[in-house]
Amino acid sequence: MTSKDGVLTANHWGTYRAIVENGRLVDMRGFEEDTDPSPIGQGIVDSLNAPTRITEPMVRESWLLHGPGAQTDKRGKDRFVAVSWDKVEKLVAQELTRVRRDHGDNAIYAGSYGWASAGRFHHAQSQLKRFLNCSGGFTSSKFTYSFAAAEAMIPHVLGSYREFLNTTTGWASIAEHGELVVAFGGIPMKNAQIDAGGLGVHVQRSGVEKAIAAGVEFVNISPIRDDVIPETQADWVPLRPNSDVALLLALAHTILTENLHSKAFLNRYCVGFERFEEYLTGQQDGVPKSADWAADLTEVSAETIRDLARRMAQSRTTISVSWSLTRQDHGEQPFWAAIALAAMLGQIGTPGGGFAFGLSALNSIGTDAPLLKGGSVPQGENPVKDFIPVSRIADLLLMPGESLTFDGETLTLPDIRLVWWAGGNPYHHHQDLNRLAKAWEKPDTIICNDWCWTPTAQRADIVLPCTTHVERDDICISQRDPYILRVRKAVEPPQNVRNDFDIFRGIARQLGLEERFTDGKSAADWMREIYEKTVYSDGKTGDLVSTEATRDAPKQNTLVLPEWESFCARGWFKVEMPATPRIMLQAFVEDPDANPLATPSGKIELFSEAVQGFGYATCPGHPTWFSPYEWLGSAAPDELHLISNQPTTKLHSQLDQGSVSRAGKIDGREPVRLHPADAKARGISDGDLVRLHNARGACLAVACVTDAIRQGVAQIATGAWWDPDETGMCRHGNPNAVTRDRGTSDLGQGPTAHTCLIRMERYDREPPPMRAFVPPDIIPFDEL
Ligand SMILES: Nc1nc2c(c(=O)[nH]1)N[C@H]1C(S)=C(S)[C@@H](COP(=O)(O)OP(=O)(O)OC[C@H]3O[C@@H](n4cnc5c(=O)[nH]c(N)nc54)[C@H](O)[C@@H]3O)O[C@H]1N2
Ligand SMILES: Nc1nc2c(c(=O)[nH]1)N[C@H]1C(S)=C(S)[C@@H](COP(=O)(O)OP(=O)(O)OC[C@H]3O[C@@H](n4cnc5c(=O)[nH]c(N)nc54)[C@H](O)[C@@H]3O)O[C@H]1N2
Ligand SMILES: [Mo]
Repeated sequence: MTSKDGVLTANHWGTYRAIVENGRLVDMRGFEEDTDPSPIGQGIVDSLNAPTRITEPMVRESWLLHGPGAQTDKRGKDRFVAVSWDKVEKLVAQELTRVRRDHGDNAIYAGSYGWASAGRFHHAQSQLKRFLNCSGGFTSSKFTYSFAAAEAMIPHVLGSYREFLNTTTGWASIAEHGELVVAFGGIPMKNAQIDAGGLGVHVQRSGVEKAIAAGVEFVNISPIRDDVIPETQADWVPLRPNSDVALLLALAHTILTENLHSKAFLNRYCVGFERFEEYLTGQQDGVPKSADWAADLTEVSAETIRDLARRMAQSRTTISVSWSLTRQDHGEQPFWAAIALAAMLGQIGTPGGGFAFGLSALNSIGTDAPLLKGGSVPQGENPVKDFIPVSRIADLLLMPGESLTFDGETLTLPDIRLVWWAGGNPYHHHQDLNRLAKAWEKPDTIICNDWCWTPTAQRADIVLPCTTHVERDDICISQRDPYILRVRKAVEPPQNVRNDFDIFRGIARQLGLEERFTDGKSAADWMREIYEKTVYSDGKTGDLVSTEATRDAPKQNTLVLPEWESFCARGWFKVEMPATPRIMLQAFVEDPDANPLATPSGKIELFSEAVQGFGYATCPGHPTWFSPYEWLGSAAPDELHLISNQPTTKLHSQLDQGSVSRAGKIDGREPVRLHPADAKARGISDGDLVRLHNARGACLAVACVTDAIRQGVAQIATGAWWDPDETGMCRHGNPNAVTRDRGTSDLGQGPTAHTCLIRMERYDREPPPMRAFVPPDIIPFDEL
C-alpha cells in the first residue's frame, strides 16, 4: 500500500511513509511515488521495540570486572551490565588510549564493513572512521563482500570497475535496440528491492517488463529457475554452479571456430586477443575450450552451447553477469571471461548490446538515472596504512605478522587488539562462522554500535546502542537514484539510545577531540551541507563533472536543486532523468583515441601484462577456467552444492527478527530448497527438518522440495541470525556455518561463499529450541 500521509522515511529497501499513532510506529506505507514498494520495510514495525532492541549501553560482565582481554572465550555467553553513557564513554576512551599507547594505532581494526542504514549523515561506518581518524587512525579494509574479486580484477581489464558498474546500459536501451539478454545468475528481481543509500521508487520490474513487451528474449543461466521472473519466459540453462567460466569460454570458442567474431572490434578496441585465442584453441595448453569440453564441466549439452553462441552472434545481445559469480572460488574470472566474449561479439558500446555487471542486482542496475554524488562528512586522513581485503578478517585476527598477497602487493597482517564495528554484522556476513568465532577470541576488546542484539552485538565487550532510521532526521542521496530525500524522525527513540554521531561525539569529548570531530557543526548543519554539496558525478568514484551545486544559472552538467528550506518543506526532489538512454562505453567505442580507457594500453585488456606480471598461478594474464576448490565436478555422490544467495524478505540479516522475515520461515527456521530427486534419495519430504553439514560445520533448516532448483544443488538464503549450539551447529539456518573462508585468488582475495559442498539429511531428533532472538542476560550496574 502507498500513502501520502505519514512521515517520510527511507532505508536501503525503499522510501516509506511512517504511520504513527500515540507516539508508536504502527505501519509503513510505500512512498506515494513508488508503484512497486517493497514489503521489507514493514519489518521494522514490530522489531522496533521488541526484546531484541538494545536500550542502554552495555558492557560484558567479565570485561568490566577483569579488564580488556578477560575471558574472551565467554563472548556471547557472558551476562551484560547496563551502564550509563558517562561510564561507557570513559571506558571506551581509556581503552582506545591504552591500545594506541601500548600497541600502536594499527592495533585497532575498524573496517566495520556493513550496510547499516541509508541516510547519508547517520552513516555509521563513516562516522566511526572520522572519529578514529581524529585520534590516530586504524587498520582499515578494502573493497566489499559484494564483488571484491571484480573490484580488484576489472580495473586491470577496463581501467575501472565502478565506472562501468555505474554506467551499465539499461533496460530502456535494451528494450529499444536489444534482442537477447543472456543472464548468468539470472535477473534476480528479489534483489532489486534494494539500493545502497536508499531509493525513491522501484523501477527494475517495469524496466524488465518494457524489454519483454518489446520482444526481447531472455536466457537464464543459473542453477535456479526463478532467478528470472516467469514473464520473461526465459530459456533455462541449469548449469552446474561455478562452471560459468567454462561455459563462457566454450561460447567464445564456438564463435571463434565458426568465424562469427568481430575482428574489427578486437583489433581496434582490445589488446591481447591473440594470447587469449591461444588459450581458447588449446594451442597454449593442449585443451581446446570447445563446447564438447565444456559440456562435461557444465552439464549443459554441447548442442545447447553451440546454439546459444550462434544466437548471441546473430542478435543484439546483452550478457549480464550476476555479482554472485564473483563470490566464488576464482571469482575474478567470470566477469573477465564475459567481457572477452562480449568483445568478440563486437557489440560493446552499441545500444542494447555488450555486457552488464549484474542487471537487477540492485534497483538501479539497469536504469538510466543521472549519477549523483552527495556531499559527505569528510572522513579525514587515516595515518595508518595497514589494511586487509575486507573478507580476510579471520586471517587478520588469527595470523598476526603473517603476509597476504593481494593485487600485486604483499600485506603484513598487524596484531589487532581492538575491533570496532558500527553498522555491520560479521556474524552474518563472514564465511565459516565457527572459524570467525575462534578468531573473535583474539582481540582484547570488541566494541559494537547497533540498535538490536545481533549475533555480533551479543559477542561484543562494549555495546553502544544507536537509533534506527525511523528515529532521526537525515538526508538520502544515492549514487544512481534520481530522488533526493529529506527524511524525518517519525518516533522518539528509547531514552538511552543515541545517534552514532552523538555516540562518537561523547567519546571524542572524553578524549578532548569533540571540536575536531564535529567541526563545530550540528547534525542539522551537516545535513544541509551534504545537500548543498550534491553534484552530478561522472560515475568514477570521486571524480566529478561539476564541482559545485548551484540553485541558479543552470549550466550544462550543473545540478540545480531547490533551496534547502523549500526542499525540506516538500521532503523530496526528483532530479531530471536524462533524455536519452545511457550506453556503456559509447564514447570509447566512438573514438578510442580521444577517449582511451584507464588501462596501460588504453584499450580493453583481454590479456593483461600487469596481471601476468604478478606471477600468480591462481590468476594468470587472461580469463582462465579453474576447477573450484569444491563443486559438483569433484563431489561425492551424496554431496550437494549449496547456494546461499540474498534473501527475499530482508536485507542480509537486517530485520530478521521482524514480521516480514519471520513470515518467510518455517517453524521459525530458514527454508532450504532442493530438487525432488535429491530429496527422494535422502528420504526427505517437503517440510522436514534437515541438517546441512560438512567438515566445517552444520546448520538446521526446513526442506522445501521444488523442481525450480537444479538437481545436485540446494539453496538457502543468507541472513538468519547465527544461533550455534555447543557444537557450533546453527539451529536457525545460517549458511555461513558451512561456507568456506578462503579468498578468491591471490589477486582479489574476495569471499567465496557460493563455492560450497554440503551433505543433507533428515534431522529426526527433537528439534532444539532456538535462541537467535533471545537477548543476553542483563544486570543493572548497581547489582554487579
Ligand atoms: N553465505 C553468504 N554470505 C554472504 C553473502 C552471500 O551471498 N552468501 N553476501 C555477502 C554480501 S554481498 C554482503 S554485502 C554482506 C552483508 O553483510 P552486512 O552488511 O554486515 O549485513 P547487514 O545485516 O546489512 O548488517 C548491517 C548491520 O548494521 C546495523 N545497523 C542498521 N542501521 C544502523 C545504524 O544506523 N547504526 C549502526 N551502528 N548500525 C546499524 C544492522 O542492525 C545490522 O546489524 O554479507 C555477505 N555474506
Ligand atoms: N532482497 C534483497 N536484495 C538484495 C540484498 C539482500 O540482502 N536482500 N543484498 C544486496 C547486496 S549487498 C548485493 S551484493 C546484491 C547481490 O546480488 P547477487 O550477487 O546477484 O545476489 P545473489 O542472490 O547472491 O545471486 C543471484 C543468483 O545467482 C545465482 N548463482 C549463484 N551461484 C551461481 C553460479 O555459480 N552460477 C550461476 N550462473 N548462477 C549462480 C543464484 O541462483 C542466485 O539466486 O544483492 C542486493 N540485493
Ligand atoms: Mo553485497
